[in-house]
Amino acid sequence: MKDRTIESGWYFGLTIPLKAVITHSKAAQGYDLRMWRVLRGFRRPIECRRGAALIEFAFTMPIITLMITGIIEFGMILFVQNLMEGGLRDASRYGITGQEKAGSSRLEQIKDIVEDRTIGLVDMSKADFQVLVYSSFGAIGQSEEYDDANGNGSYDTGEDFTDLNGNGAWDEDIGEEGAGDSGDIVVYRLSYDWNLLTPLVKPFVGKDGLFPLQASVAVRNEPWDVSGS
Ligand SMILES: [Ca+2]
Ligand SMILES: [Ca+2]
Repeated sequence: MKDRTIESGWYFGLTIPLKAVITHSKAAQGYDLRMWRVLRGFRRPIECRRGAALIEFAFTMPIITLMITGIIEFGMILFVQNLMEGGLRDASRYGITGQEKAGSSRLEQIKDIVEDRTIGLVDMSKADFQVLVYSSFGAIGQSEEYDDANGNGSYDTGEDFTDLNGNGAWDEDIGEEGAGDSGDIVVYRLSYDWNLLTPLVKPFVGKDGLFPLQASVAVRNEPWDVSGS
């Protein structure tokens, strides 16, 4: 019988030019058998690795997806936060000059600047935007003084208080709404619950799919001639 010659194929991603001569002698047959076992042994790990890679991919894909969406979400949060801070900065720069263009009030114009700078990502109808006037920087965020009769550390209805702004009620913040007069201390505050974009991140960040964002800036109004002379 004639000897047969075969060429090996693809192993380890490479074509190995290996030639095996199958002879019909017993010694040669034994050699061929060993050779094929070795070659088959090379192929098996490759096939096993392919299957293992699929399983690894199936396990890691949700984690990778979560990471990518998380990066996008936090990128957007930082972006909107920066827009809010930039919007307040520009609004306060306008506010401290005391100018008021015809057609709308000074506060409305200040709010329009914030809305413009946040490029529609902050819904001003849902945002909490405050412009408050204080007598000094130290008074920012202070409440009206009260007599804590029941000693619980907070104001309760019926307890005496000093009605600084004369509105007949105790105020937790003594700031008065308005853009202020010449030389006044004015605080601009913007709070907005950012609606997270993807449901994947919502269970881990914020509350009920919302992430609270806040920005504020305190300025002193420029001295301007209030008499207009
Ligand atoms: Ca009390
Ligand atoms: Ca009050």
